[in-house]
Amino acid sequence: MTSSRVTFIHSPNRFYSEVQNNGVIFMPVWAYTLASHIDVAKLYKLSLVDTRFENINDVDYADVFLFSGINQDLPDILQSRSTLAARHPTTKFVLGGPICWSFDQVDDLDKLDAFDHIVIGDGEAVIDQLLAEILADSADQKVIRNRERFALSQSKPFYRQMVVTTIDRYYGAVLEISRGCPFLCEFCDIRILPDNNRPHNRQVDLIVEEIEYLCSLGVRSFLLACDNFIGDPRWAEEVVDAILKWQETSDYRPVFYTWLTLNLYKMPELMRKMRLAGFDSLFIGVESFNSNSLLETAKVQNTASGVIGAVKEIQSYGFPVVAGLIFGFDSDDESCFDSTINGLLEAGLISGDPSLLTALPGTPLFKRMKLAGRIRDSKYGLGGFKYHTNIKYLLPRDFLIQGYLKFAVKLNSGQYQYERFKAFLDNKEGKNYISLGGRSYFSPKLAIQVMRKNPAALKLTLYRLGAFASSPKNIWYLFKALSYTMSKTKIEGRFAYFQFWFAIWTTIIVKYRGISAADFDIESLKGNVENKHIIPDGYIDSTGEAIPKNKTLAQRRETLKSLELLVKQKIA
Ligand code: B12
Ligand code: SF4
Repeated sequence: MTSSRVTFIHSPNRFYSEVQNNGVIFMPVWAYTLASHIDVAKLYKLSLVDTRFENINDVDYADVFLFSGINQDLPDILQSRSTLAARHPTTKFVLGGPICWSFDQVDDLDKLDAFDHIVIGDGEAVIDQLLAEILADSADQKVIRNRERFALSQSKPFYRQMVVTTIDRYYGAVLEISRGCPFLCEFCDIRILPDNNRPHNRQVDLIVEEIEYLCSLGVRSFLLACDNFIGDPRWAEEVVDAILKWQETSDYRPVFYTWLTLNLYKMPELMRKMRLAGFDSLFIGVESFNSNSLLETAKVQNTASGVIGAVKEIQSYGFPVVAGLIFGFDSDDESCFDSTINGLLEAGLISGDPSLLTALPGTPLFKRMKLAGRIRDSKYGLGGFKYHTNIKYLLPRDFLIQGYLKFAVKLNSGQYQYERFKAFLDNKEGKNYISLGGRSYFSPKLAIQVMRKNPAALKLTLYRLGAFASSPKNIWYLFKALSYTMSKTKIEGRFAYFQFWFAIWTTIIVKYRGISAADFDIESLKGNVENKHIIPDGYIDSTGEAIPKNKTLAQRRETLKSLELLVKQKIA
């Protein structure tokens, strides 16, 4: 009996992988995950092709090619599909992942029409049967909508065979630990996935087993993928406790990076344990230093705390916070770029890179913009590309572009970088600080290993260093920062921060090098701003999400409170 060949094709957008993503190449979690839910006993031969390493023209025949992606990957996905289809005309093509969900939200599935089957939603419970039907030639549904969130408490380990043969080409590992978030930010599409406005947690024991297994393959850096690690703080504590317990009997000392909210500042014991367990840096959606903008987007957890104080408290334990920042909220005023420059400095944030507000399909923001007639067509406007957005802003286009460009110059300047680093280090001298020794999520050793296997990463690093060194001032501030680091003898592990800071700074230099007004595909509202452009009729009733109406209404009320204030200022 011959086995059927099923090949996973990971074909992400190249620009993002090679430039925007710090040159770091992460593993395709979806493939390892879905592979473990395919009944291999049926004698499938599963393989993985990642077009960042392998040439699509060399891919062997498969009975089924499985694709995945996010919105910005569309051109690359279509290109890879058509190359394969030309060579293997009888093969079936299936596409899943966030791109399908997002495009479905805006009735754009026809853009994915080239695929034989499109899967919307979680794939674990669908994949095995779909493959069986395709191979039996009885799969007649083109679009498969799975509205049920997979019970993550039933998750399986990664498909080992695929991991073993491919893991060493990626930077560390990405391990999914939970899905969902109980908050209600207006711009966020996490909340609108079916049953996703609450945490779905993976089995704690399995998380630790996977960490142990991946460590045994040489992994030392983990992205613990989730939407909000402290969406369920009790479970978060269980995970951290289990890692600590495992470390009592294990010699491995990996580092972890994860996503969570500013609310962490209220959890001193959890922060202490997270440091002891090896949590190195954290992504937090800071979004804005303007409290009206935060209220507008219903990011209430950030307004309650006062962003700067909360960030400082979290960083005082040792975590560098990677801040998500957004420009272009309706409530942003002319001071938005300056207040971000000042806020980053005051909070001692050394990492964090802003984007312009984008209305992701299906979000309340998208609905408000649509009702207000402020959605625009932009090639890459469905998210992902920083300077290509799909909404018409209230602040003038030229102001936003010039403000952003000036912001980028300031962000890159040696003196500003140095001052932020100094503020960051100064905040580590208190009683909260817990060192990870020399461990850091950014590991030069690991980066060198990755570069040895990937010439593109080496090229990018050389380019990065060249771009940095082209300004003598940068070198001056680099040595100043090094000397400051050396003087901070009380901070154990201080050189790891220095390396992290330098890595982030050079990344920013590459990201913004040569950026000009021509790179922006953005638009602003023309003519007089009217009430209907900010609070359109029907917004309050445009709930329609699969979460309790009282929750969505609570978000609408927060947003409206802030927008009404804005209307008074702008229009009255
Ligand atoms: C980890 C992560 C990252 C990491 C690493 C990503 C990686 N591995 O390459 C980093 C930090 C680098 C990152 C960066 C970005 N990310 Co990100 N990231 C995530 C996160 C938190 C987890 C992704 C993950 O691995 N999930 C676990 C896997 C198993 O889930 P999955 O891929 O969705 O697959 C499931 C289903 O979709 C389905 N499925 C998927 N593929 C297929 C295929 C078939 C055939 C079938 C049947 C089913 C199926 O089945 C799977 C199991 O249920 C998600 C949010 C989330 N909770 O998912 C955001 C998310 C994927 N990121 C997102 C974005 C926008 C970005 C950035 C563009 C952000 C930015 N502005 O810079 C960049 C671009 C990265 C790039 N491509 O270069 C968006 C994508 C939105 C969209 N619709 O396009 C998401 C969904 C977050 C969000 N809601 O905004 N990200
Ligand atoms: S806290 Fe983060 S994940 Fe949760 S709804 Fe807000 S933006 Fe989305």
